[in-house]
Amino acid sequence: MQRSYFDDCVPIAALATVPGESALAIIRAAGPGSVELASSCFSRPTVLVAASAMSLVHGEILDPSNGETVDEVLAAVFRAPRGPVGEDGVEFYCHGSPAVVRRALAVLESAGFAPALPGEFSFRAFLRGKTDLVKAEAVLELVRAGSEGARAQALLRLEGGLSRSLAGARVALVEQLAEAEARLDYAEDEDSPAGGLDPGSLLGVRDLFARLSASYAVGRLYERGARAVIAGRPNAGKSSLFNLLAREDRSIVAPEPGTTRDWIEAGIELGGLPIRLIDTAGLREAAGEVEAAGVARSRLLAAEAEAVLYLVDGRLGLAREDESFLESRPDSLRLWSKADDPHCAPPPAGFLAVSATTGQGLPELAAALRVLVAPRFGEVPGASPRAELERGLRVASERQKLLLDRAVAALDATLAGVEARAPLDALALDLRDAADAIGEITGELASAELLEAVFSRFCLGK
Ligand SMILES: Nc1nc2c(ncn2[C@@H]2O[C@H](COP(=O)(O)OP(=O)(O)OP(=O)(O)O)[C@@H](O)[C@H]2O)c(=O)[nH]1
Ligand SMILES: [Mg+2]
Repeated sequence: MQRSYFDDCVPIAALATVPGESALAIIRAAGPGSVELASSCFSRPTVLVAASAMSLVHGEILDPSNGETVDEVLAAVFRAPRGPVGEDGVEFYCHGSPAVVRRALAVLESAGFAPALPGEFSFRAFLRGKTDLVKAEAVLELVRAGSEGARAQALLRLEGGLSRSLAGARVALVEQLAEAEARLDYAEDEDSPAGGLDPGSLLGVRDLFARLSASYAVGRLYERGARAVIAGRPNAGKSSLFNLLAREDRSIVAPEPGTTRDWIEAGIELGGLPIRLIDTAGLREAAGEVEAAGVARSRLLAAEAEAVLYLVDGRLGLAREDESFLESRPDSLRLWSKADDPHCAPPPAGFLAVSATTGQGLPELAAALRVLVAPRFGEVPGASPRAELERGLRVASERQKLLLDRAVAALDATLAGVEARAPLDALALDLRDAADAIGEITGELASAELLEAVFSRFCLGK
């Protein structure tokens, strides 16, 4: 039967590093009595048991069934309530061999350690008050960060800015709620329906929650990357430019128009911002059914993209189709391709001359694309230091966003109620709902199912 995350008296162990051949493998073990248990399969049991918190002990993992040495290791000892999990624990730094790891885990299991569930160490750290749910989700985000910006964002959340801001706002709500409930109990202030509520401060909290909720879109963009679609008429040089920007020969390049039929994607990074570069089929009144489907996709992709790089063949010049596309998508980056070709005309105003053959214009194109997408990532030119700081206060999970939206709706209802002189008990109910939603974000009020759902997304050994 599957163990539950709430069986927190059981000592657990798991590999914390990537399985496979590597320089080192780290096996984590934690839980009540785990140092003593680990010592039963360690060459220097008394030294391990006597080791002080956060110290390292050199020795060997032994198989107690036959006394055989499994590996020579370093063991780091942790003591409750300190250490990463907040429980007694040992981390073994072994040689990174799959055979060593398999055998060492088997030995620990026979000694009494249960195989840890995904994210179980983090879950226990949460139970022991070492972290809250927002920070735990930030750890997951940090592990998965694919770009420099995503890494920095996750680290800021891990540092606790968002948690502190939410906890502070929740305290403010709870204080007003306590005041309102006290008045209800003593049936005072019958003629003052706001019941001591301070609409100004409630509005401030409501606006903070609304801003945080809106920041979710930015967080998502860091996760999935801003889509930059390369569009243009057939043969304009889209796939050549795509391959150059992606630094990979991914998309087929050929002299005949209509080469690219479906879209092709590659992830790149521009100054810390993750970009999904998308090559598309050339736009024209297509001859065949397949090409027509490709053209329809190109139009859809361009419409949904955060940025469009629109390429015009510099040898052929602007056509009616180019102008009509650019009218429909005026924020496109206008590129004049094949600038190296002697038959290429000079670029019209507003166009950047580029060449996939010589790389001309590529640095300028990269810079312009970064400037174009930066506001989508919340980078506001000339932002005040305060706005810079608030960038750390970004919401990264849909769960957090939905709860913030619930809190905003509940505070809107409270404020409308104050305005309409609604009875104090109705106002208190809405206010309680807002405070509870925030409690669920940080985990103070999270249900068992929710906690399991969050932590089971973590990797094994985390
Ligand atoms: N001289 C020169 N030729 C280029 C350049 N870029 C592309 N070409 C040529 O233009 C032709 C079409 O290039 P592609 O990159 O396949 O163009 P495309 O826009 O992807 O074409 P479709 O997929 O058919 O829409 C090929 O013969 C390329 O070698 C460039 O910068 N300079
Ligand atoms: Mg192509």
